[in-house]
Amino acid sequence: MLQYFVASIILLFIILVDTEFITWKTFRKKRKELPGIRTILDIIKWKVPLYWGLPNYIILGRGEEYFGPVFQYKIGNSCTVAVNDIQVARKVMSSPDCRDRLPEGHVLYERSFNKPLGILFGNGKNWAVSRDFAVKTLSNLGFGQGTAVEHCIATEMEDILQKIEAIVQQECTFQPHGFFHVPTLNVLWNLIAGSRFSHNDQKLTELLKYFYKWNRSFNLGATALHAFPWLRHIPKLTEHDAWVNGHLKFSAFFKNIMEERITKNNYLDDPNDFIDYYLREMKWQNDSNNNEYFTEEQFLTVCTDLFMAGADTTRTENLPSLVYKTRMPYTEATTAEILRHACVIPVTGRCPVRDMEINECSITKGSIIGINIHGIHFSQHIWSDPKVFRPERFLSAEGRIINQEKTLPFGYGKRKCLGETTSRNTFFLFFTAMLQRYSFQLSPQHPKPSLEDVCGLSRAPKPYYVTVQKRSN
Ligand SMILES: *[C@@H]1O[C@H](CO)[C@@H](O)[C@H](O)[C@H]1NC(C)=O
Ligand SMILES: CC(=O)N[C@H]1CO[C@H](CO)[C@@H](O)[C@@H]1O
Repeated sequence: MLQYFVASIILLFIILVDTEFITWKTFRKKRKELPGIRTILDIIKWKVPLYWGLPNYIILGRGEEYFGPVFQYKIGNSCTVAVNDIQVARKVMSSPDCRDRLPEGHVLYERSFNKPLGILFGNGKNWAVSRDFAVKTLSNLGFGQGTAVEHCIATEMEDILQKIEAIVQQECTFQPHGFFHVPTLNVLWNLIAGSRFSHNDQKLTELLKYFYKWNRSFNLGATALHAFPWLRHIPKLTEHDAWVNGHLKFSAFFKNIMEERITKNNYLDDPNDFIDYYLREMKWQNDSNNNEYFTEEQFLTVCTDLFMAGADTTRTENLPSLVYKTRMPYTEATTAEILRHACVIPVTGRCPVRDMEINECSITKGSIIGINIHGIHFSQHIWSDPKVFRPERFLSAEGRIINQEKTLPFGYGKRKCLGETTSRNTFFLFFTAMLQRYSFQLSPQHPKPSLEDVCGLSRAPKPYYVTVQKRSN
């Protein structure tokens, strides 16, 4: 508590000084500007220093109340444009000028050797080459629609059903928290490394632990560090050390795999999985003496990205076959409603590579455009009753799926989640298989789950209890 209080005071002080001496001048120079912080009064109204530690989407949402759905604020070195509007979000996300993720020199690039590498946060040609390679290779391996991936999902599903069955035989009440991490990661991990993790794999447990610590840095911590790099010297404040450590662990883990594969030397003649294909490409590029994009650093970052995407983004999915998916509109509508309420990535970033305009106002190159997906999903203008859980909002009178284009659970445009199809399929299969056999209720002996979440890069529910029973028919 005290730590937040001190942080808030420091931040308030810095913002005041900074806004007066730097921002004030820059804002004045230009002709048409987005609404945003202009005077001390705006900062006081928005109360931003009090939000230290709160998820970004809440901060951006509160800003909307004062400045409207699209606004801009400048703190220290960083200029952020907040977007809480679906049309503007789609425009930004599909604009070729906004392909980049974060400006150069952003503190988050410490995770990728201070370069904009990888798929999640990569920029420019580095990102385009890595993403194309990953999409092509993973889809050749069966990711997306392939039966290979359906088979992996079924294997993991059986594991989950066995675990649930064991619970039903005993106390019937359990904490679903973490229940789906390993199975969903395994669906992807099979294609990446050709193996699956067991539920109590030591190495995995350790990596996940680091990964979860890392999550927080995506809130004001990362924003503040980018704005005021010297804050990193107060480690407890920003948890800078935790995620630098996390990054080192991940790099070491994948470097180890890389060395094993190179020693084994199967990857050239008999590539089996994503890692093999990557190393083969790296070798070819090495041999051409012009290896710009398939470097070791790029490899380590891409692998870390895929691991994180697999570990985090799907938390919940004859097991029912995918064939039935389009014939079950109510289930699809329910999925859409779940993804609207509980979108996993609440805020996503884009970075303009040249000056551009939003709402006829100029945005400078290198700004961070924060798209508040959660805010859009809960917008009063789009959904008249956003807080109500109502799958019917996604169904027409004839039972067709509608309104899905008003949500962005997997992003939009060239940078949208490359695992969207697999995530949706995994979700559908896990969800239907569980509900076919079991019914789930809130545990009467435990407090109601909190609607507050644990949020960083992604959102997760706080731990809660559920009672499970076998269905009779
Ligand atoms: C490619 O070259 C780099 C730098 O010389 C080296 O570290 C790496 O192991 C090589 N990779 C392969 C697969 O040959
Ligand atoms: C999902 C997850 O692991 N969240 C963690 C994010 O960071 C906070 C604070 O460090 C942890 O308490 C959460 O468990």
